[in-house]
Amino acid sequence: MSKIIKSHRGIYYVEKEGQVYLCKARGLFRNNKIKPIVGDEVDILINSDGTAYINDVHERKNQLLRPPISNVDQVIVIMSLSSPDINLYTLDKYLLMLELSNIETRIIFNKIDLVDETYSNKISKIYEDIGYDIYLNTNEEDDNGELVELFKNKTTAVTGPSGVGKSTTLNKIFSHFDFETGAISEKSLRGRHTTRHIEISKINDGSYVIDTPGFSALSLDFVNEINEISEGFREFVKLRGGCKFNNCIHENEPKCAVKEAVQDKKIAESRYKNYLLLLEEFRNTRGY
Ligand SMILES: Nc1nc2c(ncn2[C@@H]2O[C@H](COP(=O)(O)OP(=O)(O)OP(=O)(O)O)[C@@H](O)[C@H]2O)c(=O)[nH]1
Ligand SMILES: [Mg+2]
Ligand SMILES: [Zn+2]
Repeated sequence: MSKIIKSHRGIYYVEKEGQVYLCKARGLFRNNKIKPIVGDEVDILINSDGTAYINDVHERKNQLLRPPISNVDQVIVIMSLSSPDINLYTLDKYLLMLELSNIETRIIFNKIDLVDETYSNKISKIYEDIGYDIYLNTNEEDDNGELVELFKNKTTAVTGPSGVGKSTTLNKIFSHFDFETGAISEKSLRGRHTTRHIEISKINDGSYVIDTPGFSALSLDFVNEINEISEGFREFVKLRGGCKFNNCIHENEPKCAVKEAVQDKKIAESRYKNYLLLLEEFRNTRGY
């Protein structure tokens, strides 16, 4: 079996029987709009001069658009509570993408050393109540050993905005890793995209982790139809049967179970507000 473990500047690093080959993709893929991505299982052709080509991409178990990776068992989204401040719209949009890709998701709220406990508990409760597996973390303390368990026997992609501490957290949990990390710039309080490529690293047999570059803006291009947006909100999906109309998008319809739950404070205000903003963004970018 051969697998793409890294991609950088058009070169794919393919591991085959313990060896890493630097490969190019054959034109064929570009024409067919199949672009090999990290995580893909592939067939490669090794020439006598040592150059190598990817000549087939096997069917993917799953696939993420941002970052472009395939065949992962779970995604751990890291968001920092401060520096950069958490943006719940970005988080809800990203969670929507993960829900639609059907990939197991956990969330780490990082840099809790920079905020007070009431704040971190308030934010984490919103997502815990919906059913996400939530962890609060700081890399400023002695150890965060409990996080090791999350990665056991899985291929895990670690994603999130730039500067939230993805690489730092991985280095802290796994002392044999040395991913590059960078201070966020003072001026914009944003990350500077320290991690520049996607790479699968082996933790031990059966456990792999993928550090990824942070994202800043996310488009909604992964949504095809407006009705899909509510499917990305787990707490709405549970209530759907209670709406009068079965194609209810929980906006202006009468007898909407979701809107009632928002009024009864059973759905977090921020979640519903972000949902409405997503509908708006979708309409604005799709022209209807
Ligand atoms: N106070 C505090 N700072 C942290 C913590 N974790 C990471 N940092 C700092 O945050 C900055 C960014 O960390 P990185 O690990 O490079 O962030 P990243 O998410 O990998 O960023 P990209 O690779 O650009 O996507 C560094 O200066 C870290 O030292 C934390 O728990 N608390
Ligand atoms: Mg990084
Ligand atoms: Zn409804």
